[in-house]
Amino acid sequence: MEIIFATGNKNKMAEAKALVPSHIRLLSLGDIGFKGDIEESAETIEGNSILKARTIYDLYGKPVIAEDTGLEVEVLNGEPGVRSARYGGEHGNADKNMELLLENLNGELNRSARFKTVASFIDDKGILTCFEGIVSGNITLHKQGCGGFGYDPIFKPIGFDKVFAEFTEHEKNLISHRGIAFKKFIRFLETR
Ligand code: ITT
Repeated sequence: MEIIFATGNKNKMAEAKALVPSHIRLLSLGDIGFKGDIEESAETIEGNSILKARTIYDLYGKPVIAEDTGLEVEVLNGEPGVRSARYGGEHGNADKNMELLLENLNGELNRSARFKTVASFIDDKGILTCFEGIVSGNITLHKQGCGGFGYDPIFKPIGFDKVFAEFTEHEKNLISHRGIAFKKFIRFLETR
């Protein structure tokens, strides 16, 4: 079974490929020859997730999965949230995003945060189903580790003494927001 994963983020693709069983082939936007930018103009994580899936489904008419992820920090009223990719001003500049977040949490003792992923699947008939994954943790004082991507160097999940950037991809997939959302998606495919 072939499913397009409508993401321009290679790290998301690598994690997702490790999560799906071998009979599901995830096609990248490159594999299907899509070269444009997908609009992310919705005001919620769920809205953007659906927008990404819908954009590609409308163009190709084939099964599509897309996801939007945000880091929600409690004392910042859920920021950066839906703006996680461009928090520091430049889309996808992880260093700038983390710098601004650490600056905004300077001196703050409550460092509670959660990653939230909403994955949206549109099947061959155009029917949409969404899957949510959340992992709670704390924002560290400094960057640590060198694995993962995005905010992984400053996010320590509850119950662990290391940040996501110090997890292997397999360890992260076992507990992460994306891992949870994709496991729900895989279960859905297997039971329908
Ligand atoms: P798409 O093409 O799928 O939209 P993106 O990189 O633009 O890829 P998002 O719009 O979902 O992704 O933005 C989420 C931002 O949050 C992204 O820029 C990453 O820096 C960060 N992020 C997403 N997943 C993450 C994860 O598992 N760990 C750490 N940071 C993550």
